Amino acid sequence: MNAPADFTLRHDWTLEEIVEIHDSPLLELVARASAVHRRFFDPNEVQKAALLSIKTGGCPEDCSYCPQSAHHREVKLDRVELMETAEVLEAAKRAREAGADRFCMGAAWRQAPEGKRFDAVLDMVRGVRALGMEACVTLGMLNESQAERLVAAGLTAYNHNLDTGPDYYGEIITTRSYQDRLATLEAVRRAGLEMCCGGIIGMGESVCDRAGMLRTLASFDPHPESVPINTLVAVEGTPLAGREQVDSLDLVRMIATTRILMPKSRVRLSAGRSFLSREAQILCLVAGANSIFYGEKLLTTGNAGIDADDALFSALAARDENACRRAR
Ligand code: SAM
Ligand code: DTB
Ligand code: SF4
Repeated sequence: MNAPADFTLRHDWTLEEIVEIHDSPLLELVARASAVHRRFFDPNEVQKAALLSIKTGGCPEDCSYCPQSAHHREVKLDRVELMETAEVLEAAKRAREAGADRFCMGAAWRQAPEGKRFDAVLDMVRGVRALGMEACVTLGMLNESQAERLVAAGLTAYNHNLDTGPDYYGEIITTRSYQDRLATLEAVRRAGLEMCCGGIIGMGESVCDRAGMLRTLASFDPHPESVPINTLVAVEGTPLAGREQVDSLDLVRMIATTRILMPKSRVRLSAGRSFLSREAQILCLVAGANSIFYGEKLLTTGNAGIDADDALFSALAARDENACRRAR
């Protein structure tokens, strides 16, 4: 194990190195990732990010995984235009009361609009920040002037995922290119916003494709401040419906590799968590994940649920009962 070298931040990982890490013996991989995690973070601290779809469905992009694409007509989903700011802020307040520290707002747009709707998003961002929470939005493609206005409104981070590796991208989305994604990410960085950027596993990609995505993510300097790792939620009516659920240990490998490549980034155990056992989730946290989406819903699909998560967090907490009391 080459632990000391793991504490150096690198941006030049090769595909071969990444695949080698990813495919190394599982226990060694998890131990190595855990050591990196402990070097840079308090291992007991897990961020809770709440998620809200502020504009749902009817998106012109054809992302195969996404229930919100207007191309997938068989999906049962009610379109909802941009929510009222007051309604969004009520949801943020409830999330804060439930214990969330970050509030993420997602909109099914190909690109962030101009005019009234963009101004409304700026109001939402200001409102969330005034509640004392971190604010993140994902609005599709963004130009630099929009990124600057989001900074002025106090936005913490912009989420824009690469979704998969460059060689597999065209199999999943045809209405925009990898280059389009990178251009938005550049605008985000230039404006001084934190970058929240990750992807999805379980769409039929190979380990090399997963490594290709991680290589691109780790090539950013600095690394993205947060990296969401989603497993596909295969929604009825999308082209990826019926895909088998990812093996949870493949997710553990992906998270551990992400942690080793990007030691200081917040790695978010994102969509697909509701299909994981408590123990599999804990293994992901041991392997370096330190953020989750917290709440009953992701954007349009179900999440693990607050009651289950509260039980998970109390299982993780230190015990305070009488250690010597005998079980009856
Ligand atoms: N329209 C914007 C965009 O694509 O950037 C923002 C919203 S979009 C729903 C945000 C991200 O959610 C996608 O990039 C994708 O990584 C993730 N996502 C969407 N549908 C998913 C699914 N069925 N399973 C897992 N992740 C999904
Ligand atoms: C991210 O990486 N995952 C979130 C958030 N960023 C916007 C979205 C997950 C969506 C899962 C499918 C749905 O609920 O529609
Ligand atoms: Fe639209 Fe985003 Fe869904 Fe793609 S992932 S269809 S861009 S909402």
